[in-house]
Amino acid sequence: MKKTLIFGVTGQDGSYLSELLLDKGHEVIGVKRRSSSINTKRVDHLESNHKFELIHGDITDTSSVYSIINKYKPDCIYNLAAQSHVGVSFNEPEYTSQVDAIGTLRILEAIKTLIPHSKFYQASTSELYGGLSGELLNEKTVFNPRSPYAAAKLYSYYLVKQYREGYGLKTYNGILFNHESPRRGENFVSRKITTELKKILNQNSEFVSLGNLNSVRDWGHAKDYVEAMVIMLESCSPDDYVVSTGNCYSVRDFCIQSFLETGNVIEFSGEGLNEVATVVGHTSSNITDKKIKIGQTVVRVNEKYFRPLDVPHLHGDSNKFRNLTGWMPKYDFKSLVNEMVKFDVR
Ligand code: NAP
Ligand code: G4F
Repeated sequence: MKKTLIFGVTGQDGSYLSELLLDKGHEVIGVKRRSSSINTKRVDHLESNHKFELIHGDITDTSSVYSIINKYKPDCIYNLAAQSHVGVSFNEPEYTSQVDAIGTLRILEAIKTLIPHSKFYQASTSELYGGLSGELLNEKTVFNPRSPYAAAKLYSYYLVKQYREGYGLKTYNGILFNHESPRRGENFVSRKITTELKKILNQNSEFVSLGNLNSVRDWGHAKDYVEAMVIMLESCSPDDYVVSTGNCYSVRDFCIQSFLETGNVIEFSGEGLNEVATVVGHTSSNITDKKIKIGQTVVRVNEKYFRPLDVPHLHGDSNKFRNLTGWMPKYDFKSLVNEMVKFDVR
């Protein structure tokens, strides 16, 4: 039985990854941070599993990281812990670096000293690329980080490479493109749209306020992506691998598809800060019968959600990983949005 340690177990990916590894017979030790109120709702259903253990720890604390790794000596470590919100990183750059950059260093140093034969997965990100040209992005593309978050993740990316090449550690960078799910944090744009949609349908709110509607993302489902992480460590040699769907949609597209899933057809008009989306018709829905009145404005732009720099267009090329492993996502854009809307609206 393999012993796996997950930093960031209470997050979206940590919860799906724990489920998958427990199903595969692993013993899972999940590290949660101390918080003033309970923050384990994504993994509470796993607590009765005797192979699952939740322990306290924090990757901003060297002694905490070191003692956990020393005590459990796991076969595999997944570092999913991060201040993962790009927008927030502009307001909390130093904290973001402490977690997303130096946090990784703390883990790698402990692995080098204590368990050099274990495997290490680092949650790298498509944010490394900057996405200015709209080109297909793969392991050979030049990086251009455009936020404190991306800069911190780039530091981690290169450390992972250096500890692999310099010390022979079995370290992996999974360069994952955006992935969402009903467990996505409510302040990421996908989940913000689906949770606000519920309020609009229930007439508790009139519209959702968003920032940059033009951003294009290669959106996948978190379940498919944690499967890719596990396949990577099980069947690939230590290296850097892009994981993406290869299909791109804008924030605007995400809005249109979400409302459509509820039988409300919307259209965008206007430009810049004056752009809005309005309900223009109705169609059938297998999720809800609730209809929004024709002519209601349901999306508005609010500049408070703009970032000092944004990443306009992320389009991944995951052929290296797919050709090695045969991995294919099971969800497409429509089934991802359908599942999220169904979960939030019902
Ligand atoms: P998430 O839902 O925000 O989860 C982040 C996890 O990290 C949470 O469990 C959080 O704990 C924990 N954490 C934060 N600071 C910590 C610290 N100092 N010590 C220990 N744990 C800490 O993020 P996610 O979407 O699951 O993403 C997982 C990882 O993949 C992140 O590193 C993210 O940057 C990266 N990534 C995500 C995507 C994506 O589209 N989802 C794409 C590429 C890369 P709390 O629950 O206490 O906050
Ligand atoms: O949903 P987002 O906040 O995700 P973003 O910035 O792409 O970052 C996510 O994916 C990365 C992988 O590429 C991860 F590394 C990272 O940890 C995180 O999971 O924003 C997506 C786009 C951005 O361009 C943003 O400006 O949507 C735009 N947007 C427009 N209105 C908004 C909003 N983003 C948020 N969060 N909230 C809005 O109201």
